[in-house]
Amino acid sequence: MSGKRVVLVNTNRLKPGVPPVALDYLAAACEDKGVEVEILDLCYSTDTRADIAAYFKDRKPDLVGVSVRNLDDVFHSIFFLPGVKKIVDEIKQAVDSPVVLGGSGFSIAPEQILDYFGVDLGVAGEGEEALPALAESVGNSSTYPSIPGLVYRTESGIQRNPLGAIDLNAANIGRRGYVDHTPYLQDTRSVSKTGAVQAKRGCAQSCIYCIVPAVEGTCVRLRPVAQIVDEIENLAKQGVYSFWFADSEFNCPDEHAEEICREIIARGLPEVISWNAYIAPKPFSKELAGLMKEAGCRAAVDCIDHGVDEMLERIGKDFRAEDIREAVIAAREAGLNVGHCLMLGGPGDSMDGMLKTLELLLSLRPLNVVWADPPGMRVYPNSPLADIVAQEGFDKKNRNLSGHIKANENLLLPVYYLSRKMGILAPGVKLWRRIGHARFRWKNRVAG
Ligand code: B12
Repeated sequence: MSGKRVVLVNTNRLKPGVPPVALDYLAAACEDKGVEVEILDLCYSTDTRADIAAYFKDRKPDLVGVSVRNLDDVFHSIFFLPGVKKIVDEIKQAVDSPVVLGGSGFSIAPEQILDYFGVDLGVAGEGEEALPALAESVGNSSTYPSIPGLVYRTESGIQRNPLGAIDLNAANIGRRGYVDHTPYLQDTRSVSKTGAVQAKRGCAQSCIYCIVPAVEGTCVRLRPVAQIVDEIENLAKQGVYSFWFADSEFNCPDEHAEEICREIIARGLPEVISWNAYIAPKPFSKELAGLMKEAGCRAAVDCIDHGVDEMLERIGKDFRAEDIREAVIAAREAGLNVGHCLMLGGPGDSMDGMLKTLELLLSLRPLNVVWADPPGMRVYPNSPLADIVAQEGFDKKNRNLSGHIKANENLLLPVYYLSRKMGILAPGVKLWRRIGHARFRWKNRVAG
């Protein structure tokens, strides 16, 4: 043991709740370095101030790691950072240990969020190497330049180190068991009973709207198949029989996905488990669709985005309408339940483009169509779409934009791009967001 102690805090209170898989991986990595870890999960807390004060009454860890998973809900323009800031302030009042922020939400805009929270330390990207290293050296800033992904203040401003990229072949992060899944399993909503298992990290694509390369890096790193399936078994031993593959695209690369399915089948797991995954239309063979079905895939969300080649190219996709066609047919023939997720309204899109996309989908007779997001793209800071918006002009005169445009140049509050050529859709989408937002606020007020 190094003698150092870290408390990891889950601040994600959005319902239905999702178990914080990141904290399980981080806890395993800390333990491997001899750093003692405890988890304070506030997802179901009914009084965070009281719970935090009670928790830290007899504890003074060397470091408190605060996870910021979501910036906003993407759909209804609901911004979560004020709620997380309240929790961070409650932690600061309860204990004087240094606080470090991390998580996918944090990694989208590390410098801006550090300032927003008035905190001195953060980790952009994965935290398995950074967190135990920081626990060892917190207060000794001479080591900071060598800690992967560390974001910290210096006299010359905020510094951000290059993202970490642990060797996933060597690291055994999937032991699980640090996060208590009991409250999630007791939740009546099926999303909450669903755990998560990450099969790979990184994305080499450059879709204009996406922030995954900023969170996971641009180099794809695969986890060993046996380790992934061991992890699925570890979860099942804790009563978690259903899970999401927490990969942006489970089938990229497809050989890895096929091997995982074969190993799940070989261990007889489909009798006890079921899972969901996001997939891309390419590479997606009939063989993979069949293997996924046999391996217990309950639902796959196919991120087809658009049905017109020109738009697919413009938003940075490496597949085309023909690939979508083949993927839908492969899934249908395998009897695999696939929802098709669209990303309409990006730069250059039009009502005609949307109708062609719907026409394509209808002609293919998919088993299921999910249109999770309304047309329009959330403009994330540091994304290629943010650069397009900067060129077009970030002001009320830009009729492709909606959301928080005034005094929000850093794009932390939700801003949406919806091509003005989508015509009468724009007011409808705005109204839909407003109603969703009001419903969310009402439900949360009622729930306290
Ligand atoms: C799988 C997934 C889901 C699944 C989750 C299933 C489950 N049981 O977990 C489902 C479909 C349910 C889902 C729902 C939602 N999701 Co989602 N999801 C993902 C996805 C693809 C993977 C998330 C994941 O678990 N990764 C694996 C873990 C290990 O990675 P991680 O959390 O990033 O943690 C690492 C680092 O961030 C860091 N880290 C994390 N915490 C901390 C803390 C400290 C102190 C430190 C130092 C480091 C650190 O180290 C970790 C380990 O390396 C991501 C996209 C992506 N690739 O990140 C989107 C993503 C996280 N989701 C997102 C969103 C918005 C949502 C929803 C709000 C959508 C909605 N409106 O319903 C909901 C929220 C649900 C909830 N209650 O929070 C956004 C969040 C960004 C944002 N806009 O704010 C993302 C990034 C997608 C995107 N491109 O916009 N999601």
